[in-house]
Amino acid sequence: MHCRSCEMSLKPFMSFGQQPIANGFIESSAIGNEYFYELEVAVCPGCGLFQLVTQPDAGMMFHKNYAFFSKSSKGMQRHFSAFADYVRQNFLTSASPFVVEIGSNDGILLQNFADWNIAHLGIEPSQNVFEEAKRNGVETLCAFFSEDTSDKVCDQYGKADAIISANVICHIPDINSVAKGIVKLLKPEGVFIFEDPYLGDVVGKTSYDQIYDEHVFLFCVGSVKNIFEKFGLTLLDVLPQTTHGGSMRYVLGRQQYHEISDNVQKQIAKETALGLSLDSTYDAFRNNCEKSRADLVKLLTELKAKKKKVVGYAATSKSTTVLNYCNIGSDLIDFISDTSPEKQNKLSPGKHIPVKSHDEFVANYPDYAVLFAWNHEAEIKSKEKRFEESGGQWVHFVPDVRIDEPIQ
Ligand code: DWN
Ligand code: SAH
Repeated sequence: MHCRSCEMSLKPFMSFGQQPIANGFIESSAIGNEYFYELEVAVCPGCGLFQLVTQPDAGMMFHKNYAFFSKSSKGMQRHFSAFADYVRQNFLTSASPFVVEIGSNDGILLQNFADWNIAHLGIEPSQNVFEEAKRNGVETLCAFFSEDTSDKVCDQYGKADAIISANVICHIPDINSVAKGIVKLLKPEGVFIFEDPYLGDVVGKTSYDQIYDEHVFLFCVGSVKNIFEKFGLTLLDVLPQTTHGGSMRYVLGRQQYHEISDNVQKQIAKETALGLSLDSTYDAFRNNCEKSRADLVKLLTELKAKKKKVVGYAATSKSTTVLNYCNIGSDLIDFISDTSPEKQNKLSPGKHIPVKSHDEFVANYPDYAVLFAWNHEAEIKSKEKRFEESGGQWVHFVPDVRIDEPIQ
């Protein structure tokens, strides 16, 4: 096994065991035919890139029935309109700018540029979400981004002032092909701006649930700098984000056209202080994951012994890692409530917990709800006040396993 960026040989530091496709919600008739792979992780000793040892083929994860629609969170809609403003105000200075987004899903981010009549193109391989974007008037190409796709886009549409992406670059295993494609598609003074879950947050909060098939990488400032410098792209700025439990926005471009912000060196110093390139950090992370697993299973087992009704809240991709790593099934969690019709009335990947509509949660509030979408905690708590008023309590597992105090 070799690093996907610098080809140095890799040694996994931990395994989350056999895991199914994180967004592979199934009908009961498909039990027995699910695909499993071993979810092992490694950090490259050469360039510091945190990566999965094995990732299932892209076509098994991203297809015409992709279960995640970005518009499922109102908070993310607000975040993406702020992201679009940031790009427009700081980087779209030419007379008729062109913006390309990699992994535009249902058009949640590009919609803003469409509304401003700014030329744009999304590149999105999952056909169902691609079609939703088209229905919303967002110009989109149904394709996986790679150096080849970049060549085609350059020929058909020309070069971009800004290439943007959110929660996607960490999904694409051939990161060198991504970098080559970006270099070809950017105008000389163009910028590449992307954000992804941040390794420093995952390690700091033991949020191991960010590790699943789709997330082949967890980036940090050091690894992003190493990946893109090889292709002549300089890391110009880094901006921490609160989304998805802690993310980082990276701004890259050709050095002769831009200044480098002090933020880059400051964040690298923080990463050194956090020990992000030390083996001992990942030994501690593994121990923390094992403790989190033991604590969660103990808590849910105790609640069950007390005959409490426990459900899951939001059938997130992340929850697949938690449920399969902790071996939690419908013996401990009755069902998972989720707002996506694509997941409802199906079974959760691997552990086969029924996924039900949000109406079923509201119709008969449980005693406890495990907050699988902990990254949307503020949004969820503001709309679920009646659950708490009914005496219901939230179960958290990030950064530690705990139950919210009941409201008085
Ligand atoms: O990186 C990725 C991020 C951007 O989105 C993808 N690989 C897949 C996906 O990850 P996720 O599934 O962990 O995303 P979320 O946004 O944490 O969870 C989305 C799910 O949560 C949807 O199925 C809808 C559900 N949900 C809900 O039932 N009630 C979400 C909210 C906000 C709610 O109030
Ligand atoms: N940007 C959205 C979607 C993130 S989910 C958001 O932040 O909410 C990840 C998305 O990446 C999916 O829509 C998936 O289809 C897409 N994707 C996966 N591999 C890709 C690739 N090689 N090129 C472009 N998009 C890809």
